[in-house]
Amino acid sequence: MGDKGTFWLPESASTVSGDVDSLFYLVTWISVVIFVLVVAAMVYFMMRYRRHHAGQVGAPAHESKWFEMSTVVVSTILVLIVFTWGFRVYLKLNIAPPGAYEIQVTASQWKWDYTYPDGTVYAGDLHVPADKPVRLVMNSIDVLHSFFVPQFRVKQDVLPNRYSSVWFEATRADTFDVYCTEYCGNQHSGMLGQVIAHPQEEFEEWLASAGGGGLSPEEYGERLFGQNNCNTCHSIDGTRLVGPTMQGLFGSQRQLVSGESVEADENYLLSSIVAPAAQVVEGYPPAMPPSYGSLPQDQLDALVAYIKSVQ
Ligand code: HEC
Ligand SMILES: [Cu+2]
Repeated sequence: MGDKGTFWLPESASTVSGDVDSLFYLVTWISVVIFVLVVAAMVYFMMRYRRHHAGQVGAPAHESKWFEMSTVVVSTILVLIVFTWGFRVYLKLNIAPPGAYEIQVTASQWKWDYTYPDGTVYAGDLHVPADKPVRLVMNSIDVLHSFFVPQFRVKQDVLPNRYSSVWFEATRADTFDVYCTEYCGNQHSGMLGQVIAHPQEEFEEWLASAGGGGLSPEEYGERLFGQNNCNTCHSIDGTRLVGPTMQGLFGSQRQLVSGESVEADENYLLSSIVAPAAQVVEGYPPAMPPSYGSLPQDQLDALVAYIKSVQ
């Protein structure tokens, strides 16, 4: 069906999307043809056999065995074609080619984390090599989520306490959208991301620097602050969002709902990130997700360093 998007489907960019699209168009066109035939026959019969005066009684209908048999046979054949074709595409969609590059996906309210084979944990966007099969092994640490990349035609639920998987091969180096398509709480619609497919070499370079290599702790922390969506709830310029601003936080005195007053030192910042419910700031809801407790220590250190630098 080509690479360009249509009225029905976004442009296709994976090795399976062509098959999915052909199947979709087959079913759509069969439905359109049958719909037109049925409606046309209905309109014709309405005109042709209309009642002309009150009290008119229609002639008894005679069944046509030949016609009835043919509708049964034709629709059975159509259903079998759609089934066999659909089953083949289903197998292709579900069985990853052996040797696919594996990335661990962790969904949480409301972000995606990706763990690479070398241990790098990267939040927000999924970087992959283009023209290479990639298999995602997915898990959620809280509620149901669903991983969907429309341009690849792949979608899979992500569940707590259980792995699900999905695979794709991007047919070109480009950027594609990721959506969470299972309602997962009030920031669900913000649980967006991108798949960034790189040429193989560029991908390797990216992976080498993804762990924050070459960045100062503050710079790495700033990047993580965006990737982990901290900035949807915390401003750095004094604006009040869902949570308090990070501006001037370090070293200030915090009033907690427990009545205590504590100084925002490094330990306070760290515990606010990993166990937000333990010390809730007065005047704010305990709305910070607890999922950041699973961030690797070097990323927590970088976040603390960054928050300290926001003055
Ligand atoms: C869904 C919104 C939300 C997200 C996302 C979020 N937070 Fe929070 N955060 C809050 C709220 C609300 C509070 C205030 C209540 C509390 O203390 O738990 C808070 C409190 C904090 C505090 C203590 C602030 C103070 O004024 O004492 C720090 C530090 C913090 N968050 C850091 C982070 C970091 C770092 C991230 C990303 C890794 C993050 N937050 C993501 C909502 C959020
Ligand atoms: Cu979700």
